[in-house]
Amino acid sequence: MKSFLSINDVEILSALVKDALEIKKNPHVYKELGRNKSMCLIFLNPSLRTRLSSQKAAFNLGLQTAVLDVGSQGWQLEFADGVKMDSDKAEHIKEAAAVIGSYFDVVAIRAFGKLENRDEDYSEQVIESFKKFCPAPIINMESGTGHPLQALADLITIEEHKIVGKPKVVLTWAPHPKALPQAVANSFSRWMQAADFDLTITHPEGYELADEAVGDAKVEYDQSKAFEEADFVYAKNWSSYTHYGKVLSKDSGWMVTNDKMKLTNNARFMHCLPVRRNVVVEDIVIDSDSSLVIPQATNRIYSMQTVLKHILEELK
Ligand code: SN0
Repeated sequence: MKSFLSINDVEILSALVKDALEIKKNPHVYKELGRNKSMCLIFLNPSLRTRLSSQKAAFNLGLQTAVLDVGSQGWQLEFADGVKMDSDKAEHIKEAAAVIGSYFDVVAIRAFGKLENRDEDYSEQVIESFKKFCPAPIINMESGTGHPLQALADLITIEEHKIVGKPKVVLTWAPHPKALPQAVANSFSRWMQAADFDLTITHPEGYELADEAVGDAKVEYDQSKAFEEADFVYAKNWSSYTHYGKVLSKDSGWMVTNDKMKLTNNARFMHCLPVRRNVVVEDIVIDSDSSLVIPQATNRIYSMQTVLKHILEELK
């Protein structure tokens, strides 16, 4: 693997998941792979799981890490080409990416969409700029359009907990006080379909995801109907794609409740975290034995470690 920007960088998905499950059993066997190598984690947005699971994954591979919080520690970066840099942005991405890439063997980046301009977010300006100007392999830690490390962790979690070969997986929109990116939902949808699971997406009108993300998934506007026979219920809020970045509804009728979980086939509850309790999901659901949110978060270590292993193997 040269870089890990989206599912397009995965050669054989089933082999990647198998590898992750093996690594999880013996997390220290590849300790030599990262020897004398280093990775820089660049954050333009906050993080808890991504930062710590990435550092833990690197540790398991003998790889050193450095973290740069661009917001609080770095210069504000300019991404646009040909602009006169006479306002608040002190450094251009051309120099920043080239310099960071000359210091480190791997560079991982988190840059959420700003939810102001759809074309800008969906053109993946930050990731594309790094691809262009940074000589080191790049890992996406959530970008304008996707969060593939989360989707891989979700897939590992479902593989570990599924009872039938082709489970029914439901991605449900849930209310939230703020406008959130579509990235997690986009990647989850693409990865579940690539894994050949039976995916239904349910959301209020106006929350349709981009066509490339929906693919061949079923879209069901009636949440209760979508939950019928579900083996996994994945809750996530996202802001509108069509009315870009807008919060069109805060309808608490879309919260995942215990009553709704009763409509399913004893489904396991999933969420990428952080989650707003009693807004997105009722306490009783997330605190129940059906909840997989902690195993999902644990698997973030193994999704990053597997991706790093594949990248480091090509660096040798
Ligand atoms: C991010 C998102 O993309 O939805 C990261 C998820 C892994 N989530 C948030 O920004 C939640 C913020 C909040 O205020 O609840």
